[in-house]
Amino acid sequence: MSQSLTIALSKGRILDDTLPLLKAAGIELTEDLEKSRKLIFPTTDPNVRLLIVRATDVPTYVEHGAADVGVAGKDVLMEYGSQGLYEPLDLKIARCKLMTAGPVGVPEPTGRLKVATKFVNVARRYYAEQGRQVDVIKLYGSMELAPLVGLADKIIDVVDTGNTLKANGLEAQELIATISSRLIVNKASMKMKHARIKMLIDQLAEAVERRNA
Ligand code: PRT
Ligand code: MG
Repeated sequence: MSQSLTIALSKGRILDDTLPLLKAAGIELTEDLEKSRKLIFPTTDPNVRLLIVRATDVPTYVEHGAADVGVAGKDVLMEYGSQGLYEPLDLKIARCKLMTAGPVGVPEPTGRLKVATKFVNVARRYYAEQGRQVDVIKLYGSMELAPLVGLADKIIDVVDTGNTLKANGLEAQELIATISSRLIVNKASMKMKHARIKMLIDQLAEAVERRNA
């Protein structure tokens, strides 16, 4: 019996790095997804389809069972809260660091800190652990702007090369977590489609190992 599988992914760096891994697991796209406006794609495996969703929406689709599995950055999972999901495999792709950053050469204010970020849960947890009083300001993008115009003292964002920070007169400061993308699995699917999902996990794990050997 062949069990159907729906995989949720975001376009961009996660898709680019996941496609070769899926290929190693016998799953390939049949059309150029970057050139399409469709959001559901068939694959060379008649029982497997891909859903294209926003990176931050991947855990939602998987937790609610609209997708059986997905690929999401650890940053997104830390913010979303992953207790409703299984996270069986580190795909070791789309690596970056979740960091605090602030203006170069400006000492930290001694009083209450204003921190702008899209990772509000991560920010609250991080500063609570340090016993630091902060006002967390939720933004949806272009975090680097906030300290430049007095909206915040610092930001929390993912950093890869650091070029975006540098271009805006900011520097990375404290490391909150090293980040890579994870395979996530719906809890009911893991039970109901165990054989198919176990096969996928094993094939992806092998591909990850080969890629990083
Ligand atoms: O773009 P969108 O708003 O739809 O959502 P998203 O930004 O969450 O998605 P996407 O596809 O950009 O990122 C998906 C995942 O890739 C993130 O959740 C991270 O786990 C991971 N990742 C790896 C990154 C980066 N590297 C990265 N550099 N995500 C974002 N960036 C940003 C960074 O914040 C900066 O603004 O890219 C910019 C360039 O980074 P620098 O440091 O190289 O200049
Ligand atoms: Mg982005």
